[in-house]
Amino acid sequence: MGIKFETARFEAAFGTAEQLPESTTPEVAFAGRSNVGKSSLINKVVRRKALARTSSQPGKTANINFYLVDGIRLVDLPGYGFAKVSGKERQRWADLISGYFDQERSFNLVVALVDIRHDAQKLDVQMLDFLADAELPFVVALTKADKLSRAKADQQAARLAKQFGIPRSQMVVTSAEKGTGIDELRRRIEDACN
Ligand SMILES: Nc1nc2c(ncn2[C@@H]2O[C@H](COP(=O)(O)OP(=O)(O)O)[C@@H](O)[C@H]2O)c(=O)[nH]1
Ligand SMILES: [Mg+2]
Repeated sequence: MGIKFETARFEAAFGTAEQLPESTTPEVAFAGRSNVGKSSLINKVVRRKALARTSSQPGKTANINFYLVDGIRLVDLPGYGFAKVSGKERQRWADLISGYFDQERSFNLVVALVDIRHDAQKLDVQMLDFLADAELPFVVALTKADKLSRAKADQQAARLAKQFGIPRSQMVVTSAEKGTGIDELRRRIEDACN
């Protein structure tokens, strides 16, 4: 029984973790660096052009956005690691992300996005270590695979799995541009929410 992804609709945006409503349905959260391709991937998963706003101005909004999909909440966490913001704004993002995970919620799956073109970066390692330590179920979506050849993408996926210390099977190679890995990601979400 599949999730009807195309029924996705925007539920609400929250500027502080305290504003978040009680967790009443399964939640699938998306986390990753600013500009990693989070909005593009969410749109692709729900087969919509612009449900989540893709931005040419990364890091502008520090909100948690909820989308409702067939009784499941997709949680768009604020992108981290955007360099050109004040320390105060950076702290607000950190508070939002940790505030979300500190709550009593139905964490069915975290999709952690990582750009496939780069070797493991400190902030991504921190995020994945945090998820593993908290024993949260997560899958790593390697984004923008269309920027590499198929062989190079496979090679880089294996390399990143080693660097992150996770099994290759916990990663999905994706491209929002080409549609690569999107069905696989939908399956992982369905499996986590059934
Ligand atoms: N080539 C390529 N570019 C992508 C892909 N996904 C996102 N982008 C581009 O990366 C930039 C940031 O994407 P966005 O979805 O807004 O990232 P976010 O900040 O993580 O939400 C935009 O210019 C997108 O067009 C992808 O799969 N392939
Ligand atoms: Mg975005």
